[in-house]
Amino acid sequence: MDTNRLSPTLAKALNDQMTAEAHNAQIYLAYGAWADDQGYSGISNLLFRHQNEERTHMMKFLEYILKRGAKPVITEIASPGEDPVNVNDCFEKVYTYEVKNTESIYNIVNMALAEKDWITWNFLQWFIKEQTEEETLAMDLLSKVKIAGGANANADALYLVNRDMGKMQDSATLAQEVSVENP
Ligand code: OFO
Repeated sequence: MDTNRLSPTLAKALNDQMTAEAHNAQIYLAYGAWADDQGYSGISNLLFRHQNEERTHMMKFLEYILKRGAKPVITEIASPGEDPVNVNDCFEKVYTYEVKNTESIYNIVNMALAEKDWITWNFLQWFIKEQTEEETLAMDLLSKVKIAGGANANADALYLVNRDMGKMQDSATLAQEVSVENP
């Protein structure tokens, strides 16, 4: 008896997203290693912490595929690509990757909607909220670098950016969570 509750199309899209999350973890890992090598241990610490979050995202997709009766296919993970050329480039790339990831999740939501697979649609809502946080965090990090001078930031400004990022949480507060008392 076939207990697989995912269509082949959705199973493939979810599987590809699982691999994409592993790829995202590799990117944070690679950029963290680059940052530490450049002497930015605070930035590196933040990026290393965040790569764990990406691995958690990967596990959520893996578990979901299994729980719907399909079999995840574990493949090789693409290279994270070239190192950033500077701190500004690093966070522009992080922001771009997060936006791309949101678009990728939107695409699967659209597929679930088209198939009327409401269980998958419901599962993906967690990721919609998560991507709101991910984009907000990436935008906040990029703003810090831009305020410090962007690609032209001097050593003093980067010293402060590095120090601040090392102490930052690796998740953002959403607009929905803000109140008058707690702006
Ligand atoms: Fe998996 O959220 Fe960032 O990419």
